[in-house]
Amino acid sequence: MPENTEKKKVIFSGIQPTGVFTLGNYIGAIRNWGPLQDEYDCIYSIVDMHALTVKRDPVKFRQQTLEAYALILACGIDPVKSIAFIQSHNPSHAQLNWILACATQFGELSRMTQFKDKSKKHPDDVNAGLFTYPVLMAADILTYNADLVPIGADQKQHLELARNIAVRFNQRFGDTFVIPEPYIPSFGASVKSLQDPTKKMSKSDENPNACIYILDDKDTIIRKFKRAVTDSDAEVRYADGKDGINNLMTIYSCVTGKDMHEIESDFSCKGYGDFKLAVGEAVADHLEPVRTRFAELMNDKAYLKECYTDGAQRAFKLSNKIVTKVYRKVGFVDYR
Ligand code: ATP
Ligand code: LTN
Repeated sequence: MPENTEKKKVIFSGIQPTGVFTLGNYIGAIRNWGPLQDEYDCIYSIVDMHALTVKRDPVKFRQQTLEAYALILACGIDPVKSIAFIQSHNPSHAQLNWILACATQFGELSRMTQFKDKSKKHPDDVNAGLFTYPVLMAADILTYNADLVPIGADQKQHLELARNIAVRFNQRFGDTFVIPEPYIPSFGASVKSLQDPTKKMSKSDENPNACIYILDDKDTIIRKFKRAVTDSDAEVRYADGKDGINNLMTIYSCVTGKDMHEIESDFSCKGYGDFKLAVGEAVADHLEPVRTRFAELMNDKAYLKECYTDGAQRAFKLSNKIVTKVYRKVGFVDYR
């Protein structure tokens, strides 16, 4: 049989090392990364440079970055099949960032809702990095000519900007970048806070009861679900205006594979208390192997180092080709 020489599509995604990942990060993003590894050439990064847009304690930050790396492996990223690396280890991202910044308009960046939200949240530190963050995200993606970018719904606007930057660059300098497509799960793309189901669940929420961290133990997970804000109705039913219950049903469906009708009929004679307990147990059981694997990995720092060093070298090999091409296109003098 002739060998299939067709090139696989390239996938790139990143996550910030800003704390233990939440169930939102897991359901909306990382759990979808693993199953893509056979069909695509996958590149996954711990985007530590992005995390610097908010003030951090350097010692804690270094530890969180290592933990975030171990966590993506614990969630099923195979560092041989995929390229798994830490963003600051590959200089291509910063190099391309500058060129792309010069092809991005101030007005475009001013419209980014994440910038507006985060500058409100940290009014004492509205730094330039926070403003230009989406350009670095575009560089992350375009420096590998990624075809697809798995993300949660909140990142759609940033991806749209990356596409616009790529199109503009191609128009000015000739075909250079692939125009990336978002890859947003049809279900679970926006897991909500357990304390305010109109807001997304976020790692940096000050209220620890608002999110499930994927390393929380079973008792903690059950306790947080028991306290989850719902409505005054008592029927487990997916419907408009029942944001809290809709969120719990979505989570339950994602970890058990049951659809909404099955869930409604399973809990038709039961109240919210029983349902919350079932969600807590299902989530805790689902996350148990991640916790175990994470602990093993954190006990083997030499292995982790081997993986992220190899990942960065493989990533650089790919991205440097694109950076070299871009340098030539914009008219930098070739020195090699
Ligand atoms: P932070 O709170 O520090 O800004 P975050 O929790 O929003 O971080 P990121 O590192 O910015 O997480 O995002 C990593 C990935 O997780 C992105 O693809 C993002 O779209 C996805 N994601 C984040 N929160 C959710 C959520 N609540 N539901 C679904 N996907 C999410
Ligand atoms: N901006 C994203 C994280 C991120 C990312 C990326 C996601 C940085 N670079 C490239 C996909 C592709 C966030 O804040 N969630």
